[in-house]
Amino acid sequence: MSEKIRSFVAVDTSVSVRGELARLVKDLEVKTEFSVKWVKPEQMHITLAFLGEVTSEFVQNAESRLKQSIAGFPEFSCQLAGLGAFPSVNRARVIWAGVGTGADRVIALQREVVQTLMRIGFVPERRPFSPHLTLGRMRVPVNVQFINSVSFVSSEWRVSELIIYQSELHPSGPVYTPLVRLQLSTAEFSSGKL
Ligand code: 2AM
Repeated sequence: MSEKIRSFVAVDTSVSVRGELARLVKDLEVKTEFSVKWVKPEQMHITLAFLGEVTSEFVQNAESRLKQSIAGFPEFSCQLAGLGAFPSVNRARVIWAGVGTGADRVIALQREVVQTLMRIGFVPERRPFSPHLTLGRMRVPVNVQFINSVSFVSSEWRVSELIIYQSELHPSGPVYTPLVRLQLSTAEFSSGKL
């Protein structure tokens, strides 16, 4: 039986946005008196679909299907804005940064990814997709009302690729490794230059 790969489909930010996120986390660390597992800024991403444990054949199949389905999906600009918590600010298990500019494109891209993967057996989550970038996780629910007074707006970056990541769980925390990078379409930009 082929070995299973824990994986997910995501989009990344940029080097400078990761720097901004590192500063944000430093600021939040000072403001939290409870224990939070902060995501390392270099591992932060916006998840579009969590695939779970899948075979390498599934990953290859997903790669070729997604390559086709996103071939016409144009690159777009994105910006993080605002902080939020899941499932609620009063009983938070996750603190996240929201998506401002480009949120509609992230939602459209997520829909495209999910619809494509459903054709090869992917079972999507029932809850509606809420675009976010996870900053930290708590073992027990806590009140994080303080995030309402933290203002955060990142600089803009260009989302130009989809990434299928492998997630390996270690005692020191998860390690995410890109397995596949799929380019979005640059057609919008090149057409003007032709
Ligand atoms: P998140 O984006 O809300 O943090 C890798 O674990 C990524 O897949 C994380 O970014 C995580 O969510 C996302 N994910 C979604 N559903 C998950 C699940 N059931 N278990 C683990 N990760 C999940």
